[in-house]
Amino acid sequence: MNSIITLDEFIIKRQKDFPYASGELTGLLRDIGIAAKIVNREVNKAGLVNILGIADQQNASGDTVQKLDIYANEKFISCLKNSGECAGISSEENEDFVSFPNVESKSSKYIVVFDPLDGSSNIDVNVSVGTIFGIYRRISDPNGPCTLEDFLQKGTEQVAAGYVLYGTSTLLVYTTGRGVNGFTLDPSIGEFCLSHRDIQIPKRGNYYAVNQGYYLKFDVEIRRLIDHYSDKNLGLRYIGSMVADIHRILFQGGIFLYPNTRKYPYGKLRLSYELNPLSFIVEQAGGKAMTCQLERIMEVELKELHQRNTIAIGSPDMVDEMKQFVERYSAVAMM
Ligand code: AHM
Repeated sequence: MNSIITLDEFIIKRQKDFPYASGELTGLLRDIGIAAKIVNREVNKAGLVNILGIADQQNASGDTVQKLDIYANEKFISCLKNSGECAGISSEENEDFVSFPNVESKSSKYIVVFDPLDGSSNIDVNVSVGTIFGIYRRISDPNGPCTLEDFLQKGTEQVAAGYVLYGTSTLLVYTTGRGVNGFTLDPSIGEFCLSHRDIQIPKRGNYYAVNQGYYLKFDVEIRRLIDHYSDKNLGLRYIGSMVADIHRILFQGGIFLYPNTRKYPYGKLRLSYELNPLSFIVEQAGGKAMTCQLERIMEVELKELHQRNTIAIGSPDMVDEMKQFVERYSAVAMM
């Protein structure tokens, strides 16, 4: 029989690789695992109780908020607050960051950014949704509350990032900058167990993911790229849950695009909560992530908490190909 390695065991084992680690990051990752299990329980029984559907409010980015978004947001905040291993959080569902006032939290080295339930328009129809998180070392004085500058660090400063996919099975995938590993929740024992060791993204894939309904609203270089995929007989797979799309691409290869449109001139997705953590994971798996204006995602300057940016992310050769199309056709458009 293969021996099972749980998420907790794996995290503790990895801590030994960092000789001066204090255990704080280890504890933080474990707390995120606990919050994910609690949210997973509610996602799974969502159809049974009156928790599905749209709540009567909008989030900080102006999107309609689903009830389960609020639940997931509250659970993640309370798990992180009670852990004492996190000085504060910034969530896609909150207008501003939250600084935790209790003594242990205040002196913690880390802050966490997260999207508690990405792809929430899919909740009501039983399609996979996910949680995305990024962890940073705070740069403010550890003797006081955390500050805005802690949350406006570039993606390159992340010390860990991950996502949880609430799908046919529930998976937690994370990186601390030393490769990417995936854990599947075994409901019979209530533990995330190591199921995907050292994930490597294929150099190319046979699918692309983009909301092709916006085709006519994309810039010419992106339209030419999509035409090229069609010429090459690539398949289109778009779930509308970024975590689920990225998860497929990590294993099967491919590219995910969310370019600028007339409605979203800077792209729709949020740099802090979605793009930076997923880019860290994809780069650690050997992939690439850049804006459709060709800046590496993790080097984009974050000027405000809810900043949106465009993205092309996935297999390295396919992101390079996107770059070539942008260089070639945006130059033609300027002539
Ligand atoms: P959300 O945070 O409101 O759920 O929005 C994020 C989601 C992503 O998961 C997904 O890739 C994208 O929005 C889909 O947007 P669109 O419907 O414009 O294609």
